[in-house]
Amino acid sequence: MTGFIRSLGFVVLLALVTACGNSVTPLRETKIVDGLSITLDTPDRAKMNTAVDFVVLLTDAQGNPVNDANVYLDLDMPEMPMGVTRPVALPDGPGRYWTRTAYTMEGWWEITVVVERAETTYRATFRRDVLQ
Ligand SMILES: [Cu+2]
Repeated sequence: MTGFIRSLGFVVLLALVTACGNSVTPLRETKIVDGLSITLDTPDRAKMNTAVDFVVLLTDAQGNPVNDANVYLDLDMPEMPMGVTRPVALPDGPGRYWTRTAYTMEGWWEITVVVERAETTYRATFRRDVLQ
């Protein structure tokens, strides 16, 4: 009987571990900054020290894709001074920019998408929770 209960406990534990392993949540959010639509498509609840894809989608006020921008991300933790990670996002299709990087810590991160276009710099900040 004890053996049975022990193995039952093991199965429950295994289920919990599996649930945690699948907890990455795709998340796409859009912010409008001075007529420029900035969408960040990157998962919530990604794991630290694991490669994560960041896709930025840009459209102008008329809904046309914006292809002529320089785009980089500013990754920071609001709750502590950590130094800043600044991956450059490369053009990856109409109005689409892509980069891949890893979070170095668990917890809440702020991802500021910085868009330089002509003489103007646009910034949109998004939050993502990162798991250990
Ligand atoms: Cu930190």
